[in-house]
Amino acid sequence: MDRKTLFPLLFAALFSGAAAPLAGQDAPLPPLKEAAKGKFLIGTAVNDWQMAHPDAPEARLISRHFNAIVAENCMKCQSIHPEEDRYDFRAADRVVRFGEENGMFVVGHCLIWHSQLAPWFCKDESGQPVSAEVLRRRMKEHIQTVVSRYRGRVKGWDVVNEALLEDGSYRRTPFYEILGEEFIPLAFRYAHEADPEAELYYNDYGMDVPGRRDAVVRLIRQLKSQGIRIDAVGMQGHMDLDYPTLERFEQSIRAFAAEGVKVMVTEWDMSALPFVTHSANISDTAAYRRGIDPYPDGLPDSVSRRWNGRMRQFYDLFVRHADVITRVNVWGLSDKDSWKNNFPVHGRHDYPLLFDRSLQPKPFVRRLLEEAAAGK
Ligand code: 9MR
Repeated sequence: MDRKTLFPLLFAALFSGAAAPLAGQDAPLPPLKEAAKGKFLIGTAVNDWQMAHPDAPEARLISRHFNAIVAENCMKCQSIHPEEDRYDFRAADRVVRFGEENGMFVVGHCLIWHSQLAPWFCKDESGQPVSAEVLRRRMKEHIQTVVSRYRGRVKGWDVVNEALLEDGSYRRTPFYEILGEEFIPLAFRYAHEADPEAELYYNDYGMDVPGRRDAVVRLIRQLKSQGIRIDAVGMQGHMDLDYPTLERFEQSIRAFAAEGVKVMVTEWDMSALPFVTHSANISDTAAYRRGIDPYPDGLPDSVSRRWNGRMRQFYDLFVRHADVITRVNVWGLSDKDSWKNNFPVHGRHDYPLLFDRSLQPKPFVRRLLEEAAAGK
């Protein structure tokens, strides 16, 4: 290339701020949301640090690639409503503002959950369980304060999280012990009153397990028969190299869709480490042993290939069901942020997300972007 051609190109690249490629260089890859366009929203969970540093590479990567976000922790009861007469909206406000500024679909996570529940919520002053009447009042006040603060801005809520067990029974949470099954329809009603436009979701892990799948189907039917709004079921999608099978995951997508709700993959990640437990219940932990943290310095090629291949298979499954799957949401941006590094064993080195510790896209993600660039 002669100077006459090179100089204007260099100028354009330096001063336009755009990633104009020089001749012979690869064109910049399109963002993930471009690859998912026309299929589903592509979202991620964000943490407080990322939202407090909007100019850092992490936040820029989030706004470049994703068109949906959900707060990983700061909208949970314990964070947003730590004492009965005190709310702390600071971190949640930042998430909602960031989402709006970047034209994203903002999801609220989560209104009623037994875990990360503020310690005061279900107890009286002497530490005894409150009455049904008091708990109903507290639930209503909590749900309606949080939902109405973000009315019209948070477009969908995980109203109830992880309330059903694998055998199809209700988890014995304080909500269930005090109110019985009624607590779920109540929570959905309260949320709907506070923002009639917002989408409302039931969210859980291990949704491929037939007992839980059937219980969720019963729940959808029950809510619908009572005229209560439920828009979608959130299948969390915490996976590993062997679990779950594509077949069972797909059966659940079909079963929920058959009930007339949308399906969302809400917390997608895939551990690359040896099996310890498939639970996403944070109390199910195990002790650290070197043997169950085999890749502290990086993933061997063979494991990486398996991981990427399996992620692609699930992505393709989601695409095949794009008529019912409206959002695919990963549970964190890069491997360095993932909860999986500390669960179910503290201090492991896991590789569950779409971007690696240097914020580079994993091979299967890069492939998706290349295909999008090629118009496939
Ligand atoms: O990723 C979250 C982690 O940072 C928290 O310590 C943990 C505490 O409960 O919650 C994690 O997110 C959970 C989500 O809110 C609900 N489904 C299971 C997720 C992983 O535990």
